[in-house]
Amino acid sequence: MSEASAVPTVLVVAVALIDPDGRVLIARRPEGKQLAGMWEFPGGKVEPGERPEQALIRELKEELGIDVNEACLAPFVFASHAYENFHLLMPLYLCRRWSGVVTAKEHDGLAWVKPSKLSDYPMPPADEPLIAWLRDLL
Ligand code: 9L3
Ligand code: MG
Repeated sequence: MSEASAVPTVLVVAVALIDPDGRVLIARRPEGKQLAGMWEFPGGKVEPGERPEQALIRELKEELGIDVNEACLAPFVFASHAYENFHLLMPLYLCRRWSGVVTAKEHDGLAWVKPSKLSDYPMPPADEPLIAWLRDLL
């Protein structure tokens, strides 16, 4: 096995929820979690046997208390970041329709932010390159 493949690849799914004003939801990771204090696109790990979309629907319910229809999840771009002990691969989905009220169940802050202002918020290294894609899109 080569050095490059010696670390595991972890698949995490994330979403840019977009409101009618074109603002995007970011959420702050709480104390006690890895990357605490960083603002991220919500999401989490894909569990064994899940499709990425199923994982994202589950995470959105757990983290934000909202229900999303799979047909409303559009894959947009992949993030890729090499941490010291794992390689994070993270597709970012776009979603403009959900039901329920967005509530921070696992984060300690939520913000709806214009793409042009996203760079004001400290984000995990995997998420940061996604800002430019969203700026170009929205
Ligand atoms: N992560 C990075 N950016 C994100 C998300 C949702 C997750 N937008 C990273 C943080 C952790 C790993 O992926 O290293 C797993 O995330 P979680 O299960 O701790 O949310
Ligand atoms: Mg998460």
